Amino acid sequence: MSPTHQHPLLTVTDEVATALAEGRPVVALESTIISHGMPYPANVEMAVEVEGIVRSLGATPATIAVLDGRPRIGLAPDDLELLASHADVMKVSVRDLPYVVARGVHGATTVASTMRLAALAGIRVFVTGGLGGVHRGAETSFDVSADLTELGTTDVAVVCAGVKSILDIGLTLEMLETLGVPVVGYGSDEFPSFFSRASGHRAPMRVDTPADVAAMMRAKWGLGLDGGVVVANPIPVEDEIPADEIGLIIDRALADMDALGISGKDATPYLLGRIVELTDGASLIANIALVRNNARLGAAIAREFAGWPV
Ligand code: PSU
Ligand code: MN
Repeated sequence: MSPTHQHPLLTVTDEVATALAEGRPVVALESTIISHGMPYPANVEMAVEVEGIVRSLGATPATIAVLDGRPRIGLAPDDLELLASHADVMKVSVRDLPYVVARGVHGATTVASTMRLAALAGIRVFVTGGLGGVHRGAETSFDVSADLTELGTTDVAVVCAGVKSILDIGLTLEMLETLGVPVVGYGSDEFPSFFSRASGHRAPMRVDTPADVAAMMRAKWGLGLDGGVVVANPIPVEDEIPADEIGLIIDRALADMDALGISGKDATPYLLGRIVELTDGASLIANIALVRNNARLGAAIAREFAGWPV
């Protein structure tokens, strides 16, 4: 796809547009993790560092957000700083995109909306930290992240470290199966739980090389099977927080959330912030380590996949 064929509502940087036009590897990155997933200034340092990792491994990073109502594919350092430090950046899932675009305001995109915008721009590989999913208690709250339904329809492979046990991991995996989304453990038989390599749940499939992930992507989309692929990449052993240790913290954060009556789109940002407080920042260090690890894998997958017609 040449830059002149870019979607009229998107603003794509020259760097990203040229890479896409030349069939070179591009990796999408989300912005809710910056604005609502980590405290300042660790968030902007992480965002800059991750772009650097992707570049150093021969791929072009494309951090995605909505600025002044314009969906942006690829951001400048000043944009990352704004997203990291301004209090008035909305958390934007797919349902919020029309509002922020029409109103001309800033929005940080979640996994779901980043996938959608990446796909519109022709990007097929996306790196993040953790997916949203089925929240614990969803049988009464109906709180199921739009990340899952987006994975059911949009052709982007998402590299993540699994899902946190703030969610119901078993129900999240069931729903991904229903939606037809392949979930692969990368180099692991077990599905990881973000801070920990273990979750108590088997990964539905296992893949051991970036080339094999790229082959699955070609097979899926070549067969007309629309939708995403989840590449669940366990946090490195040296960075993990044992599941029993983080489990107690997560239970406490969930109880605090219920006591405060927080729900809906505020649930995930509250829990992430509370876990950082309750671990004295240890969870933040682990979070950054797993994003780095995902960036390395995502760049390698993008290199293997590059050149496939989008
Ligand atoms: N999980 C994390 N860190 C995050 C998120 C989830 O460990 O930053 C963010 C992602 O942007 C994800 C979103 O797409 O939260 C899910 O929010 P919700 O549950 O409201 O759909
Ligand atoms: Mn939700």
